[in-house]
Amino acid sequence: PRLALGRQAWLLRGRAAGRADALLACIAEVAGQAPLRSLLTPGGRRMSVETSSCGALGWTSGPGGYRYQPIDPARGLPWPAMPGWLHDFAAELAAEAGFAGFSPDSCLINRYRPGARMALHQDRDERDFGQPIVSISLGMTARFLWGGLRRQDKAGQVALFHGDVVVWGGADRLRFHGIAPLAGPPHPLLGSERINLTLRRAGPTA
Ligand code: MD5
Ligand code: FE
Repeated sequence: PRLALGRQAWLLRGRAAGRADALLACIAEVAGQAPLRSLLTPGGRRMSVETSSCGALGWTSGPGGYRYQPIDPARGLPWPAMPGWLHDFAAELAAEAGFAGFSPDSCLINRYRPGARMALHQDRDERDFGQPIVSISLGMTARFLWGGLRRQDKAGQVALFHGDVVVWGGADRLRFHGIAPLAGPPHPLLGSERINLTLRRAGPTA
């Protein structure tokens, strides 16, 4: 089932559930090389979410601001490679939402434990806002906050379950969004964790 969150934003309910084992193995492999860590905001506050990346570019935050980097600053080494099947799966999901030709170069891994949250924000660290974003949720259910194009626009809420995929781009690409503090029962596969994979084209398109 495909649920419209906006004109060019789609929730593909449960679409990734059948790939959970492969996704979790990939997350374990990446985290074994580039450990999940809690980053500092540019303002010096510690984020409640723990983060790592795979692909040519990884999203980082610190005193220098938010940016995508080819080198993991914690290790001084490139991020682990993005598996080809994950790239192709994300492209397939984007195509199902109307965005043909998506070729992600970055996969951000966000781990939430109870209480962890993500404040309302826009994704604007990428080079080309014409490129869509694909998000995959695993584990505990989250309350996704879905706002408008202005910070003060009232945000709605939608539950994101294990296996859910959200794809958004075009007119909805710069919507404010966030995650309410994680709470609720543990998940059979992941226990008291939620992991979100966010696949993006961060660098220039070829
Ligand atoms: C997450 N991550 O679940 C969130 C939400 C991030 C981030 O926001 O920047 O790492 S997944 C992102 C998302 C899903 C559906 C719609 C929109 C964003 N959006 O409208 O912008 O860890
Ligand atoms: Fe975001």
